[in-house]
Amino acid sequence: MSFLVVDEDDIKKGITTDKYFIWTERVLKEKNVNPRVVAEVTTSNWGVFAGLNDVLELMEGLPVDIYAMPEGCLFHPYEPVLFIEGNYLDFARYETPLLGFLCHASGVATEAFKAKLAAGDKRILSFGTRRQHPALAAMIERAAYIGGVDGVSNFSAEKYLGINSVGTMPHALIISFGSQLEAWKSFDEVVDDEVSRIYLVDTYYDEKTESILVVENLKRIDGVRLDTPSTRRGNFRRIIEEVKWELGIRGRQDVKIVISGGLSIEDILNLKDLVDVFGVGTMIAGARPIDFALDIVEKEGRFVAKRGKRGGKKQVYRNWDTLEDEMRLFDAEPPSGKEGLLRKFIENGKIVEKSDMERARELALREMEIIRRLDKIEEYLK
Ligand code: PCP
Repeated sequence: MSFLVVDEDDIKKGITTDKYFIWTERVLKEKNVNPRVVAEVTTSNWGVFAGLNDVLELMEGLPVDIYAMPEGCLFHPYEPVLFIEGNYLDFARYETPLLGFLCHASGVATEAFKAKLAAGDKRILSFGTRRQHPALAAMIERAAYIGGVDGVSNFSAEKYLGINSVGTMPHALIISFGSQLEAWKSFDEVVDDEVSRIYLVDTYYDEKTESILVVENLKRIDGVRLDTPSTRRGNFRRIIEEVKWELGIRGRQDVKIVISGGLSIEDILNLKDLVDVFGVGTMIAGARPIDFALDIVEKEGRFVAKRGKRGGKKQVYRNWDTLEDEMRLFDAEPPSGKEGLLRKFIENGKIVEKSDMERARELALREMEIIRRLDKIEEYLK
């Protein structure tokens, strides 16, 4: 039994490359052309850098040096997030998988970052791995976690990432019992003590009615989840206000409000005064990839960038108080009061620094705090 998933050995051999790199290799070999180059990865967007862990595994063993920003690092338009130094033929075909690892993971991390930036101190849970190929579930949850979500729902995160997975209950549980009450009580009886008792309250009756049923029949209540379908959503805010009112007049203003289903940044901004936890699916797990490109910017020490790109091996220097960046040629005099962001991760094919998920998340959350302190939230939510 095997799924249609490219196996790791083939990815490592560069089989998942674009065909034109196969021709390129053949032509350059045939004509004995193999220049020493510097190739850098850039995009015209901003985002949170992720996916370097897999790039290091991919490139390990190739006779190249690789410098990169650490994962979790904010990058701004046209800044190199990574560059490779080596003979072009030694890494030509790896452009496709290298970009694939970075584009996908950075896209997810960036959307997670925006969701958490919008939510402030309210919780964001990554609920959307069902929208993606299951072989990528752990990668997606890792990227979302680096971007700053407070929890992830995919169970594989426990085996592959060593972090807990969280969730509430599906409509299928309630439908299987045929009774909201029976399903809620059975859930409360059976699941581990440390699991939050968050009851789904939108299966058959409206959210207010089912929430009242919960508070009148369950003892341990941590929250209610409204996954209201778009056909019934109408004024979602008013529905949530009604639920909170009914909980409050029954002395249960402590019960958390959890919402999910097609959530956007606007929903988070508009509802975070009422909602405690946002279960965000497609927006994060189905995030558009960051459109990184890999371009040769130096050949045999000469500046050779194509139109639209800037020549030369570069460093990005950051003022950590203002998040202002400055780009300079790598070997130029560094500016004072700023720290260089790109550092060596591979030296002549040997990984000299691993890329750690928790450190990446800490960096992203540190940058999020600075954005808040600088009152630049709007700018980063565009
Ligand atoms: C979905 C399920 C996922 C959410 C919504 C995916 O609800 O709860 O966690 O979020 P998205 O819409 O932003 O991608 P249902 O499809 O109703 O699934 P369930 O009955 O299991 O809650």
